[in-house]
Amino acid sequence: MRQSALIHPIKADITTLKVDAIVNAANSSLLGGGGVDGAIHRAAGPELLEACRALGGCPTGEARITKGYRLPASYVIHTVGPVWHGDSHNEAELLTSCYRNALKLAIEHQCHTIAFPSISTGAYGFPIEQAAAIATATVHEVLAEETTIDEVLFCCFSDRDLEVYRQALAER
Ligand code: AR6
Repeated sequence: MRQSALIHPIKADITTLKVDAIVNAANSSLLGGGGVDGAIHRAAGPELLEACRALGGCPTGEARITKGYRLPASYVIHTVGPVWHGDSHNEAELLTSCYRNALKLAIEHQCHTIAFPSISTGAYGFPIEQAAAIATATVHEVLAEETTIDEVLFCCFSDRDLEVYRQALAER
């Protein structure tokens, strides 16, 4: 990994972060929902829903990009995490693809700073320890190459999640 790239966990509401891109844990309709998706749509305003409607959905593991509209972030990268079925439906590979495809879009749009929520670990039920290991490993792998990214934030919403991400990063 390049020495200059910072990867760290924080506890925050992702909609408040002034970064180049925040990632949304969306569903395949891209038309909003609960959790972090609902919070992002509420904070970005109705223009985000309009932009998402034009995208026509997104398969699990892929990602799409829109502007951030009323958010402090310039872009929202929408990715669709897998629903946890007990590790029997390629959940780990699909979650890896979410992080890879989101970073790819961020790099294509010359982003320097990006914040991820803990994709799939809320309504979609992915065990947080496994998800954090996948998230941190994939980000390290992508940043091992030359990229535009200087800083990656793992934006946690609870003290417990923050501790899990701290641990996952410390184990690397
Ligand atoms: N900032 C940061 N993290 C948040 C925020 C926030 N404002 N709000 C919630 N989280 P979830 P999923 C955390 O359920 O599991 C939606 O309805 C939350 O505590 O948002 O990928 C979509 O439309 C958890 O740690 O996403 C889909 O239908 C993490 O974000 C479905 O839920 C992810 O939880 C996607 O489920």
